[in-house]
This record gives sequence, structure tokens and C-alpha cells, in this order.
Amino acid sequence: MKIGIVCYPTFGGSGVVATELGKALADKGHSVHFITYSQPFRLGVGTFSSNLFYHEVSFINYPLFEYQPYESALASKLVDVVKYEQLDLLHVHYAIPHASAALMARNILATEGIQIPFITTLHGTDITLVGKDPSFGPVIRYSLNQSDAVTAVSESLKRDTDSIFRITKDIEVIPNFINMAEYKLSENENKCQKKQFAPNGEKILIHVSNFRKVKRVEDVLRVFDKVRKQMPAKLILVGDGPERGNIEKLCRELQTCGDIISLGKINDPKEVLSVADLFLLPSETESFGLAALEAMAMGVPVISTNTGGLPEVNVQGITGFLSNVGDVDNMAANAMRILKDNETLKRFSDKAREQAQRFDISKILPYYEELYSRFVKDKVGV
Ligand code: GMT
Repeated sequence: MKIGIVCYPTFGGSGVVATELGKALADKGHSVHFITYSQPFRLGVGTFSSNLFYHEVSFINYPLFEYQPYESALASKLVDVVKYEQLDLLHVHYAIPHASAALMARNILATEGIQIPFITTLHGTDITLVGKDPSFGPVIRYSLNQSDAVTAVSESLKRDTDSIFRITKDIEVIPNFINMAEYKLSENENKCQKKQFAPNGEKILIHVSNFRKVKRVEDVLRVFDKVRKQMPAKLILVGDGPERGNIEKLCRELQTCGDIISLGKINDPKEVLSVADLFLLPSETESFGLAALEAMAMGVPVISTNTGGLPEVNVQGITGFLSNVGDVDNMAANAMRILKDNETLKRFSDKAREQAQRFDISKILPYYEELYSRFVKDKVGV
């Protein structure tokens, strides 16, 4: 099949899922065309594939445009790529504004006798945070109802979408995935070593996110502060974003900066995850929590909140623990329950990896291929 994938290229779970899906489809022989405003950051990571293509959406800079009309530029680019690359299907990740741009492209192409189905995958904030704002509501509802299929990355997101948008389209759940084969680093492959971060054998806690308010990174620092008062520990922060200033202020207040290592944005956090003992994800809301799954795949247990789709990924008392949003005391106590001795830590670590296996790409990719084949009946396979 020839598949067009639209996603956000920047750091964030939806772009990661879209890119990893594209790479896996390319490995199976499909031609995959990414259409977005800059190259998705994970596209260059891993092996090169002659089945992967990238088409940049460009637009003219005109003084009248205080806000760039990206949706129109994207729709026009989609029309162009579908026509000239003879795509069979478009798969758009994150509803805003990708679903409405795909709808516009489909309608334009129909006037020229070209039929192009489009599938919309919902990732979370496109529904639960930004999407439900009245400034977007009617367009999202309409473009979801007009999509040939709509998928959500968790049961929780499906429920949220149903209750917020009451769309008529049936939403299918296809959970996020991970390529477990890539989460086994051999000694010489791994440039990270525990002693680089924890020279005296301290336990290593880690948080990976885009440091937006929804991630509650301040809670990460508060949990770490409580753990560090009970055992020698270090905290690795991976990522960057709008909350950085507040985090720096808080670490000074708590006097923990000396034990916090901020690594900034990292394209692929596997290596650094491999040295961590515990992953912290105290988000306000999380449709799935791909960052937690990536940690679990590396055998790192998770302390998270119990919101959104997190209970579908992190299993209470088995792969980690889940607490109410903001309950940093409970999160710190749970962290201590895991870190208290190496035997317990090993048990949680093994179970985390075992749970991550359930989301291996080999189990999830067939759901997408089956979905595509429903709309590209005469072109099933490569
Ligand atoms: O969490 C973010 O801020 C990024 C966001 C995105 O769209 O990239 O992540 C969402 O999609 C991920 C992939 O499906 C999910 O794993 C995240 O849970 C979800 N984030 C939220 O729901 C807050």
C-alpha cells in the first residue's frame, strides 16, 4: 500500500507513534510518505529505508498573515502528494488541524475523480485539553464524523471523546506500541552508564516529557525530594518546555539541584532509560502514557497518576503504582516500596518489561494493517 502519514514532527508522543508506525509499515514493504512542516524527529533514528519519504509543507510568508494558514497549506500539499505519489490512504495523527485538512483534501480530490480515504487517530490533548475548547469543537466533531475511520490510543480516550464530542462515528481502540527488539541494548551499544549519573551507587529516578503544565513536573521534583530524604538518589530530567523556569525555581527552593541532572531534549531516550531505576509520571491527564511504556520496555517500573489511560499501561502493585493527581506523599511512599531493596526492584522491573511485551509492535501493527485493508480492498499487501 502507499500510505500518507500526517503528524506533528516535534517532541511528543503522537509524533513518535506516527513515526514508529510509518517505519514499521515501511519495513513490511509498504511505501510510507510523511507529510508535515518539518522532518519528524524520530524519522532519522534507526535504519534507513528506501520505502520512507518525507514531503515538507511549506507556505509563503505574507505580512497579512499574523497567523500562518497551516491547515490550507497542509490540505494543498496533501492533494499534491496523493495525486502524484498515487497514495491509497491518508492516516492523520492528532485531530487538530490534521483531520479537517485531510477532509478538505479528500473533497478536493473527489472533484477530480480521485477517491482517498482518511483515518484519524486521536492521541489525547487533541480531545481532552485543546480539542474541547469551543474555538475548535465544531470543526473537530465534523471532521471526526467525516473521517473514514477514527481510532483512539486507549479505552479511556475513546470514552472521553464519546462524552465530550458525542460523535456518531464509531471509535476503534488501537493502543500505542513499542518495538521491544530495540529495547535490548548490548554493552557496547550503550554509551550510558549508571556510574556517570550515580557515582556512589545512588538510585536513579527519571522523568521524560515535554515539560508542559499537564505533566506536573513540579510533582516530580517534590516526589524526588521526599525519596532523597530517605535514601541516596539522583533524578534525571529528559526534555524541555514551558515549565522549565518553574522547575529550576523549585529545585533551588528544595535545594535538590545538585542531585538533578537535566539532559534536555534527546531524540531517543532508550540509553538513558537503561540506567534508571524508577520512572515518574505524575501527569494531570494522560491518554496513554507512551513515555511510561518506553520506560517499562527498558525494565523501569513506573510511579504514575491514575488518570486517563495510565491504568491501561501501568498495573497497580505489579509494574509500579498509581496515585491520585497531586498526591506526592503517596507517590513518594510508593517509590520507596519499590526501591527499598534490590529484590523488590528486580521483581517490579521484570514485570514492567513483561507488561510492555503486550504492546509490542508485532501485536499492534496487524490492527492498523487490517484497518487500512478495509479501505484499500483491492490493494491489500504491498
Ligand atoms: O503529552 C503530550 O503533551 C504530547 C501528546 C502528543 O500529542 O504528542 O501526547 C499524547 O499522545 C501520546 C501518544 O499517543 C500519549 O502517549 C500521551 O499520553 C498523550 N498525552 C496526553 O494525553 C497528555
